[in-house]
Amino acid sequence: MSSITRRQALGVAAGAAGAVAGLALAGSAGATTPRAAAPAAGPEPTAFDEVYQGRRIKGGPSHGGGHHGGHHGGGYSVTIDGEELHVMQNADGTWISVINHYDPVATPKAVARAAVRELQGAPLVPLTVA
Ligand SMILES: [Cu+2]
Repeated sequence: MSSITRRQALGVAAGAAGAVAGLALAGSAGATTPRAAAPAAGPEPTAFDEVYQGRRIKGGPSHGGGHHGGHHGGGYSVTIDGEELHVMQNADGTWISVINHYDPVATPKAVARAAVRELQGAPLVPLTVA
């Protein structure tokens, strides 16, 4: 298939990088050289907690306790009304979610807001990962 888009390619690359970083973390806590997970993309995204269009959106560093374990998204988790929104950071530092997969935005909060607009009041159904 030659129809893969650049955005899809970036997404795949980001996912792979996250997996590698996860393995590195699990591998050896005492290793000498910690590998940079993502390209130096500036400061950590800040945490947020607000009500947007009647939905409670929250985001912040995840601590590995969720069902995703921070295997991508740079260890950052986003929830809408308490349900996890699967977010991923692209190699260029932009963010997407399962709901806004082809519309990268600058911050996790912008991703959450875009998802709320997209959901139009529908509940967020947890993603089942194979
Ligand atoms: Cu995931």
